Amino acid sequence: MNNKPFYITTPIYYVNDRPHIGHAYTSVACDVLARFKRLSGEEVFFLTGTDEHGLKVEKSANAAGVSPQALADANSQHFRDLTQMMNISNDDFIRTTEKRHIASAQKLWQDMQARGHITLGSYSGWYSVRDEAYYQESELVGGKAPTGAEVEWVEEPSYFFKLSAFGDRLLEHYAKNPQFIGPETRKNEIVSFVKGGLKDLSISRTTFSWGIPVPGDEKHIMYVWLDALANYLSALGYPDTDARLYKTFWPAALHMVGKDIIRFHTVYWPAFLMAAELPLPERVFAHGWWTIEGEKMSKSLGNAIAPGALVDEFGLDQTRYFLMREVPFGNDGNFSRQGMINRVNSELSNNIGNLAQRTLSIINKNCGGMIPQPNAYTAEDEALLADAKNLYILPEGKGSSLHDLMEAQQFHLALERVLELSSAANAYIDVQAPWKLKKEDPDRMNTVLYVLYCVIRKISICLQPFTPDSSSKMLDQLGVAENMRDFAYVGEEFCPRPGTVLLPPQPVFLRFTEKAA
Ligand code: ME8
Repeated sequence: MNNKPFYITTPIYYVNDRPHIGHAYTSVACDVLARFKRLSGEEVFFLTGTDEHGLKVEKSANAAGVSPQALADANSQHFRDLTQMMNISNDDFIRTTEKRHIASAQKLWQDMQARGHITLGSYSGWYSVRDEAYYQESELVGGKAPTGAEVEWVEEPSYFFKLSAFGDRLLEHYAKNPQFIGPETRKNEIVSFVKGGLKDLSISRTTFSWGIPVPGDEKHIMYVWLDALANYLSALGYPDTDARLYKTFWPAALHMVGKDIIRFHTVYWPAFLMAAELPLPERVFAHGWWTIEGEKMSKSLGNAIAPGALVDEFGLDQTRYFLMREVPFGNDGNFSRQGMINRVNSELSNNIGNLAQRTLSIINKNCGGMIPQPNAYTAEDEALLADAKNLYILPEGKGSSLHDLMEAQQFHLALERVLELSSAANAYIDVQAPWKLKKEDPDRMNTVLYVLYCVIRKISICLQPFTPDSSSKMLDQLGVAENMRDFAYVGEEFCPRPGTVLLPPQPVFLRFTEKAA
């Protein structure tokens, strides 16, 4: 097993808003990977948190008639609650108003400044509060930001980061490290953006005060994106580069972000790190954007879906599964209630749930509730067992294994592989009809049920990162010891012995039915 430490991060979310399924999506994707890596025997550090400074938060607080700190405290808690609600296994939760972060962001600034990459000047140009981003006149579309956000004219003294000096080094980095930006289409966008020429970046503001003071010039506060990006270092103990976490986990293995903030993570962030002479993260992956029943999610439309509403109605693991399964990871997607019902019923309930329930109830009824003793395998048995064997790691050159798909953040395809195996097992059970064999050929019945047992154990182990609670219930029912559930034990040779007594079966993935109005 690979023991390389794996540091994975979500974006830190702005506290001007309540969590919705967009935020839950990124956090669940990171959680699935963090769990997958832990099960693979890797040391993992998984960070999430909240981004609490900046004009957007200050304005929201003013509008609500509370202090920015009070707004941040209340809304940061909602994001912390989201991690609990979605069963996110983060190791830390960082807030940018914490002392440890302020010290880290200021040190990053000083590191960049000491090396001559920051100069004082004055900024005049367009700024979008919603995006917390500067725009060139030439980027505006009909007087608005390219994202559709309102822009305002800003004129003030400002420190600048000499981003223009980093274009060639960034392009060289992208070329030498083809995995640095995923998916490929996003990489092409970023490469052409950088090739178009980079302008120096305004990195301080003087006309409002909700931010981290610039070291040595407290009239200025830091640009919220420089402040926010530093969070990835702060949580590891930076500026103490001898801190255990920093030494173990920096540079990050993966910053997972939405496509809206890829430029900040693949242009500004690596340039800041180059300027401070710190190592660069290995990869940034930008996933796509969810719409709701075909519409953009927005405050004004009031159509944002609260993750809690989905969890209450459909179940936690069902929601996690749906988010990872519905949309090819990296593409935009649409949430529809019908889509959710279809995934829950046809895949979790009818396919995987039904396979487990059918098999385990026959074992319970016909085999005294014990794992049956197999006899000689037929070609059909061998074929299904070979499919199961190949699920996690495939022989060289035979398509993509679950392991490879997870490494490439292709979660929807990883789940498709699991479903394919489950469908094959359902087809096998239909043909073998073990319920008929008790009288006709009990030895054969035992073999069929044993083969199915092995396949269900494999499926349950592989689903753990996606549906942790349900998988754990399945593994309990299968009599799999808690210390034998990671990928080191995925092989058939680690199946519990025939004769092991099983708990009475209970359905795990129930069918969703609409409540009568
Ligand atoms: O950008 N579909 O915070 P933010 C998919 N504070 N993902 C979505 C989404 C949607 N409709 N809406 C939001 C910020 N997201 C900064 C980040 S990091 C140093 C600072 C997810 O609260 C997606 O991951 O606006 C997106 O990138 C993130 O939430 C934006 O969260």
